Amino acid sequence: MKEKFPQGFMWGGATAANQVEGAYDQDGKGLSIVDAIPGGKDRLRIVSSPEFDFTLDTAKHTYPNHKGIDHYHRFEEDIALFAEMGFKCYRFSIAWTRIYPNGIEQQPNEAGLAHYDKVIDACIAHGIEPVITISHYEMPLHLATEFGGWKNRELIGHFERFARTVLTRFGHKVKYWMTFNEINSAAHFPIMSQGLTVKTGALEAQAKFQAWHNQFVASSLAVKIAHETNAQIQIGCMILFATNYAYDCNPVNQLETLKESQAFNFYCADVQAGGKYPYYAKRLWASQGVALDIQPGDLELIKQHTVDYIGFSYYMSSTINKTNPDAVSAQGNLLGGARNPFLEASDWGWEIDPVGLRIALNQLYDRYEKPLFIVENGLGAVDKPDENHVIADDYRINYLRQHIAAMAEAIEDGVDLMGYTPWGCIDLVSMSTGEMSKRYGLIYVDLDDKISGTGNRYKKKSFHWYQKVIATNGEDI
Ligand code: BGP
Repeated sequence: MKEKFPQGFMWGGATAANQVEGAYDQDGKGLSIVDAIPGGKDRLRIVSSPEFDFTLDTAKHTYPNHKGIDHYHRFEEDIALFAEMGFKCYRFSIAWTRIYPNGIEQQPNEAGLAHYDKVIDACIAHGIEPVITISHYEMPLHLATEFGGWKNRELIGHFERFARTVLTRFGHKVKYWMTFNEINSAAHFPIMSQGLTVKTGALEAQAKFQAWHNQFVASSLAVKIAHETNAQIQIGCMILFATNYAYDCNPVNQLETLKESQAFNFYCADVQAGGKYPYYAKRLWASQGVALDIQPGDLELIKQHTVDYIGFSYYMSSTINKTNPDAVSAQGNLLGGARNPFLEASDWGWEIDPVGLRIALNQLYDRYEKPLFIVENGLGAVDKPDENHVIADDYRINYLRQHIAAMAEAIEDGVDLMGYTPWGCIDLVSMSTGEMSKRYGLIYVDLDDKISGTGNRYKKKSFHWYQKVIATNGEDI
């Protein structure tokens, strides 16, 4: 019988430095933007308010990312647990501020580099392939406050130096890389993604698109350096993909859906994978009054150094409605839209849609014909351990099972899928809430929203289930 998943399929899990490491001021690390973003249910609203300016005020706010789950000190134990689950790969990110504390130094911080050497070596010792995101929502705070974030072209050089440092240091032992996490997410959270600040009026479309342009150039430079360092390296883009549906068959809604998919799902990947601005870009810029500063050489770099694969996160779909005033809005769904009556939602309103993942895989492969890598997917939920620390997270197993089944269908459709790294394979600080109670892990971490608790790790029911999935290469889900 034909196997559902190819031999060598990269089963694993994903985290990001700012959400797991903690140790935010240790061993020479500088402050990153997320170190100055308070935790709490209103986190994304707070960072979008005109008052927000990255002032670190520990008397007034809590900053759960400062402690994270102490992965900085406990990575060996955590990676051993990943190995026990059978992980073939582990996606994590490098904190830019451990390497260049303010982003502008000419010499890297050796203690930071030494740390990631140890993390990488721990993975390799367990037969786990490291998959590294170079930048995941945590640019140096200094680059945001003093340079205005990615809208400033000077960031290209600072990022290039950072990328060159980590690629040349680790590129002989790490084959899989990604440049910017969810680069397109700036459409919804530009502060987290691009370090733009409201106070400087930088949330306008002009700033976002200019920031993206600068990031595209920077990403191309990283691809160039990666390939020059080691021809074996595969380096991808990473986009936040939400399959879009029209609310109904009204052509107006269909057209809106097409436009939304272009503007959100495809704009960045079209440039990073396709090597040029797509045909619809001019109209998109004009409609928002954007005039890009494109310097000589930029478009050549973008053309010459396209990514090797498409990494993407997939959590939900989004339903587009322009014509039905009575449609219920999908409040809480990260990307908004109309409530889809055919879908259930997580406790945070994220609409659960495994069929949408199969559609996403087909749309992306059809468009780019490059290997795809699902580098984030999962269910954020409140877990309640019993007195023996048993967590029966069948809801999470169901979510993952359905999405893995959709992946198998997409592979059958002909899609080239490299791997799957569910998000937050170990509980971590949530990006949108800055809290612990929204958990994704297969491993429970005993910490509350204030990061108090033992920090002990406990295997959830999903841990044992995923172990079996990997052991059978996805046959037994
Ligand atoms: C993605 C981010 C991650 C992560 C995840 C879950 O957008 O790349 O950093 O946190 O979403 O989001 P949340 O933690 O808000 O549930």
